[in-house]
Amino acid sequence: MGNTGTLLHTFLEEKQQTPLEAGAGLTAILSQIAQAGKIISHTMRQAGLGSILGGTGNINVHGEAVKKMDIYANNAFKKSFESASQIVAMITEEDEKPVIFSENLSSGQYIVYLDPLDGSSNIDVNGPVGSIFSIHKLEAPATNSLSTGKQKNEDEINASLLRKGVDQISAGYILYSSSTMLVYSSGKGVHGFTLDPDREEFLLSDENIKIPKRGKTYSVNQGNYQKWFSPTKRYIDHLLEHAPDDGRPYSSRYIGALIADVHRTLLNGGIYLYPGEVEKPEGKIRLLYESAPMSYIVEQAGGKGSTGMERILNIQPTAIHQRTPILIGSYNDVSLAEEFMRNE
Ligand code: FBP
Repeated sequence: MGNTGTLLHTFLEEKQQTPLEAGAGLTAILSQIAQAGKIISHTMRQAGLGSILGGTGNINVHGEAVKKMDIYANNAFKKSFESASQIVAMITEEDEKPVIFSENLSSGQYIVYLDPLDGSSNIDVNGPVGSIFSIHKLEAPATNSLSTGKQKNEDEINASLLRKGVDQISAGYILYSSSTMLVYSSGKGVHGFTLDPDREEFLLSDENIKIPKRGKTYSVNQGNYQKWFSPTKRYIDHLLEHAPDDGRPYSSRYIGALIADVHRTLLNGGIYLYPGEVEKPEGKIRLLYESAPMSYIVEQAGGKGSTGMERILNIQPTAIHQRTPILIGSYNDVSLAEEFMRNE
């Protein structure tokens, strides 16, 4: 399809020929996401010089201290979407309630789920962070399901936004690290684009990314070991056993940003886990704008995304900010982890 160095927009247009991409609508939305990503990347690259680092002093719906960059990134996407007539609603980590673009209700059919800045704990220490996005298309114009007229109350609107991961038509992430990369899929493979800071353009750098069937690294916050259920402890103990014939022990790698740990896993293989804990069986990672889009990408590359008990993309959400345990990465690694999780 494209050659290395192909402009993102050109690649998307080439790809939109196939019906799956639903034409111009999705290409326009992915272009708006890329545009917001360029703005955030530009600011991140000089964050230490301005006053954009640090907290706002507020606590978000998740009980977490909000970073200035969280809000900056959230607003950058909102601004970019305002001019997108296709988008009718946006669910984002930083807003308790869905953001409805009522002016687009009659025409638009797309919903975007967003983690504007994942890995917040890395922002002030110049560590890798990223934006995660998931795109769904409503079956019919949104006037039926989302119009805030008297006939629809908030619960009904939320219910129509609680969509399974399998219904995503596209998902991806933008990694702000040594370079800025946009990685996405629309159901036909996973493709990576690197931002050329001179031209301010995303250029194709990794076409059709495939994750190795098995890896040599595991990625988990081991500091939570005592909080885990026994099957999780047994699985990690198994990876640490001295068994060179079986490629063990695995090496530990943990950047503390889901997006960066999964990106490494996507390229090198292995497994990232944020398991459930005895006190918090649902774990920490949010389903709609973290686990589901990352699982969509990893599955498209030949890997797996699981709670340990079930495929993440099959989960029917019940709340817009719900969390799920997540085991994600190489097919063989996640399959083995599931075996441990299912043997109480
Ligand atoms: P947010 O930063 O978007 O809240 O995401 C959650 C997250 O930061 C993941 O990116 C990361 O993998 C995990 O939490 C780190 O959690 P912990 O500090 O408990 O290991």
